[in-house]
Amino acid sequence: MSSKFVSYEERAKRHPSSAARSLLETIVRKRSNLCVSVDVTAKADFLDIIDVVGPYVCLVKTHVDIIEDFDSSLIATLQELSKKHDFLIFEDRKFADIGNTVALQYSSGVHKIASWSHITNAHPVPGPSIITGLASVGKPLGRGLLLLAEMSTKGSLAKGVYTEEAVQMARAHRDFVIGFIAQRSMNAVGKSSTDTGDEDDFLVLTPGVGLDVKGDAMGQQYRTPEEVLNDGSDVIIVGRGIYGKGPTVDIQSVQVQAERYRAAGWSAYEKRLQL
Ligand code: BMP
Repeated sequence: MSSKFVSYEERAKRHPSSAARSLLETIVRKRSNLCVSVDVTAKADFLDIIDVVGPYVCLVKTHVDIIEDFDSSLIATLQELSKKHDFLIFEDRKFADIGNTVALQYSSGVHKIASWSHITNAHPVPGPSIITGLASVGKPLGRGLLLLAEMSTKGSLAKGVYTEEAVQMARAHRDFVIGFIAQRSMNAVGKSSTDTGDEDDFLVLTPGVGLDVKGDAMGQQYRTPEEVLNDGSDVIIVGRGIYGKGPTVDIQSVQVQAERYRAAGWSAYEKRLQL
C-alpha cells in the first residue's frame, strides 16, 4: 500500500539541499524525529541536559542568549557533544531585521551563530531581504534556514495571507530555505487543489508539543506528537516536557522523558506511513 506520506529515507535520498539531507539522514540513522529545546540559563545545566538527551535526538535547539555564564568554551563543548551523540544544532534566533543587520547578527557579536549552528530561523516579516542577508553568511557555510510561517501561541498573527507569503518567499529561495517552523505541512499552501505541490519538500519543525499538558500560563499551546505528525510535521520540538519546569534539573527524569518523546515521535511517524 502506498502512503500519502513519503519516508524520511526516501526524502533524504532525493532532497536537493545538503542541509536538509543532513537532518533527514540523522533522523533515519537515529530513528528519532525529536528535537529537544534546551531553554535553561546555566551553562552546566545546559551541557548536562544535552549530554543526557543526545542519544535520543536528531537535533538540539538552543537559545544561547539566555545563558548567564555563556563563553566560547560552551560552543566548543556543544560541538563535541554534537559529534559524540550524532545530532545537529539549531539556534532558535528568530532573526527579524533588515538584511544588513541580520547578516551581522548571524556572523558576529558574542555568539557568532553561523560558525556553529547548522540551522537557524527567521521571521518573514521584513520580506525576502531577510533571506538574502542571512544567505550571504550561511550559504557558503552550507547552513539551512527555517522561516516562521506559523506559531504555537494563542492569538498568533502568523496565519492566513502572512503564512502564504512566507511559503512563497521560501519557494523563491529554495537554495537556502529548507523549511518552516509551523504546525502542519506547508507544501500545498497557496496552491490550487489540482496542484499537488509535489515539487516542494520543505521540512516542518513543530514546537508546542507535549504529552501531559495542553498549555502554559503564557499563551503556549501543546499538541501531541501524533496530532502534529498527522498534520504533516516532520520534527517535534519539545522543551519543558523533557527538562521540566522546576528551578533544578532532575537529570534522571530528563533521560526518561527524552526516551519517551523519542518513542512517541517515532511511533507517530511509523503510523502515518500507513495512512
Ligand atoms: P516548550 O516545549 O518548553 O514550551 O518550549 C518550546 C520552544 O519552542 C521554546 O524554545 C520556544 O521559543 C520555541 N517556539 C515555540 O514554542 N513556538 C513557536 O511557535 C516557535 C518557537 O520557536
